[in-house]
Amino acid sequence: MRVVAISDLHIGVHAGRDGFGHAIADFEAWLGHLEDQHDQVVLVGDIYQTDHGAMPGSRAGQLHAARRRAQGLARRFDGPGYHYVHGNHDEVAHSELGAPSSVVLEDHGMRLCFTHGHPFDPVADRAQWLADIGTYATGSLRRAGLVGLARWFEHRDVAIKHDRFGGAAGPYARGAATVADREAAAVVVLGHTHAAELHSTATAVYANCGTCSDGRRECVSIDTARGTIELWRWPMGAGNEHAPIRVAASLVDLAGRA
Ligand SMILES: [Mn+2]
Repeated sequence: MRVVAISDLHIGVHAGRDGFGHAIADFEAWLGHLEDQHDQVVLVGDIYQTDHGAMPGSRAGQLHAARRRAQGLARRFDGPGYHYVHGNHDEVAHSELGAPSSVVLEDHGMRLCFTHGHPFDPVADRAQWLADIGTYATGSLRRAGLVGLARWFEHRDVAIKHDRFGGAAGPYARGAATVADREAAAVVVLGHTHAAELHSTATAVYANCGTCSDGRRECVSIDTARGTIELWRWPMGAGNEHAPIRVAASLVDLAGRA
């Protein structure tokens, strides 16, 4: 079985003001390309931006408005072969669409667990108010049309956090290891950080999808028959037919599995 995971699209209500940064039709064509090469697609959270409205409490409304705006994509996401795990910015998809907080797929004796990973975020854990202010501030900038400035803050935030919290010994890798233990999973795939990475420990592989926001195209591609986990990235502006750059690859020991 071949499985591809993408996360952190941040599709908002207004084209050009949200973090997504793709033309819907182009992104659909790219997804079609991924679908051709995989049997299952897992959406690992923050697919929709439901918390950039002017008023709190309008998240369900924003979810549905974003889905109407990206109708073709939303229909695809609801279709067969897709699994949708919610994140922190689309948590309302749990009550509105029944999106769970994690999903486990199993094939060839290989258990794969997909979950967004925000519970392992040290900032959200210790200072949720700070994370909320950040979301409110960038949401306000985007509503005011200051998209470039919002993007600058967001990129800076991603880079600082990845320096502090990324890596094989960081809180996300440690969090993934606890999920691997709990779910008896050989592979744990997270999103949330917008920083694609791949690390192997003695017992499990931790992969992060990176992001498909801001016009970027990154994914985790898993082949259970071969035991391979790969990070793929398309160069900005490259056509969908362009071969992805294999940023990193890891192998799960097939012999060690039942
Ligand atoms: Mn997130």
